[in-house]
Amino acid sequence: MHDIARRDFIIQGSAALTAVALLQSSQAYAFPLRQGETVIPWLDQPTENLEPIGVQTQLVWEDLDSWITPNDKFFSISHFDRPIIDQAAWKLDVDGLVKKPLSLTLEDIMARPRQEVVFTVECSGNHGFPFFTGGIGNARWAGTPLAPILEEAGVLDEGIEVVFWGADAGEIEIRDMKFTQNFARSMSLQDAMSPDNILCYEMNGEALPAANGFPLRLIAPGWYGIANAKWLKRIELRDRRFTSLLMGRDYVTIREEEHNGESVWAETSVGRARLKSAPARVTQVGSDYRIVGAAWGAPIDHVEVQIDDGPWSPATVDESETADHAWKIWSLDWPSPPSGEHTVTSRAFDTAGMVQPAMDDPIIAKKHTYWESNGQVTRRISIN
Ligand SMILES: Nc1nc2c(c(=O)[nH]1)N[C@H]1C(S)=C(S)[C@@H](COP(=O)(O)O)O[C@H]1N2
Ligand SMILES: [Mo]
Repeated sequence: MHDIARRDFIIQGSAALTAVALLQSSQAYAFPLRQGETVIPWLDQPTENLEPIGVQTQLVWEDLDSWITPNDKFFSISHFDRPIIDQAAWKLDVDGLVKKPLSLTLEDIMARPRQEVVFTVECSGNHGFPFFTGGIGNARWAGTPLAPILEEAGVLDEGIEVVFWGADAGEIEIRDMKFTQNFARSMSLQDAMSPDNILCYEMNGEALPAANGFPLRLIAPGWYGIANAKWLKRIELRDRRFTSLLMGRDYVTIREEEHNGESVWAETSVGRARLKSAPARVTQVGSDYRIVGAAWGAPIDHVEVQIDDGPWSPATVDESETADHAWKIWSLDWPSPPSGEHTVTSRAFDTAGMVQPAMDDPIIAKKHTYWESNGQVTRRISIN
C-alpha cells in the first residue's frame, strides 16, 4: 500500500510532491530519515569479492533506509550450485517415517492456508570475518504453515528428526572419501512443528527469487540463516539425529567453556539466532549528526551506543513497525561531534535482561570458529 502511494506521487512528477512522498513513506516505514541528510561512509569497509565463495549481494549498511530490505538488495548465500528450477517439473516430497507420503506441486502448496511473517535472516557467519558483515536482511515472507503438512503425512512414532533437502548439491570430502551430497539441514520434530515455520514461496510480495530459493524454501523464524533451507525438494522423517556437512561438520561452533575449573571444548551445531545489534549508518544535516542501527536475534528491549571510550547512551528504539522476529531500528542523535576519527559501538538488551556480549566476553573471546559472531560491533568513522 505504501509503495503504491509513493509510486502515485512519483508519477505526478513534481519535485515538491516527491519530497512529501518521501517524508510520508519514511513515516510509513517508521525509519529515522531526515530531509536533506547525507550519509557518511564508515572508514572500515569490507572490500573482498565473495562471489567465488557463494555470497551474492551483501547488505550495504550505509544504504539501510527502510525496515524491509528490498529483494534486489537482499543478500544470498549458496554452498553448492545455484539451481534454476523448472516449476512445472518440480514437486515437494514428504516421506520417510510417515504414514502417508505426500508429493505436492507448487499449486497444491499455494492453495493451502497462507501465512506471512516478517523475519530478519542473518547468516551465522556474519561479522565472523572483517570482510563479511552484510549477511543479513529483513523481508516479509509468505507461504503455508509446515506443521499441518507434517500432520497430514502422519509422522510415525519413530520419526523424531525432520530433514530438509535442497535441490543443490556439491562434492564433499571426508578423510579419503569424496562424494556428492545435497544441501540438507535438519530439526527435531518438536522444533519443526513450531507454528512459526512456513514453507515459503513469496518474498516481499513477489515470487521467491531464484537466489533465495525458488520455488520453495523453509522459513524458520528465530533461527540463523542456515536453517532456512532453500530450493526445497524433499522433507524426510528419520529415526535419529542427522549430521550432514552443514549440521555436524561445517556450521559447528567450537567454544571453550569453564566447568569446575577446567576448560572444556564444546561443539554445537548452529541453531537459533542470538541477540545482536550493529550501527548501520551515520547521517549529517549541517552540524546535526545521527547514528542509526538495527537490533535483532531476540526480543529487543533497548539498545545502547558508545562513542569512543565514552559512556553508554540509550538509543531511541523505533517501535512503530515491529514484528516478533524482525530487527528493530534504533537511532541516537550525535550533536556537533568533534572533528577527527571516532568509533561507534552498539549493544542490544533483550526483554529477559541479557546483553549482547562484548568482544572480550569469554563467550566470544573463547569461541574458536567464526559462526554465531554476535559480539558487539564497532565501526570507525571520520568527522570533518
Ligand atoms: N538449499 C540451500 N539452502 C540454503 C543455503 C544453501 O546453500 N542451499 N544457504 C543457507 C545459508 S548459509 C543462509 S545464510 C541462508 C541465506 O538465505 P538467502 O540466500 O535467502 O539470503 O540460506 C540458507 N539456505
Ligand atoms: Mo549462512
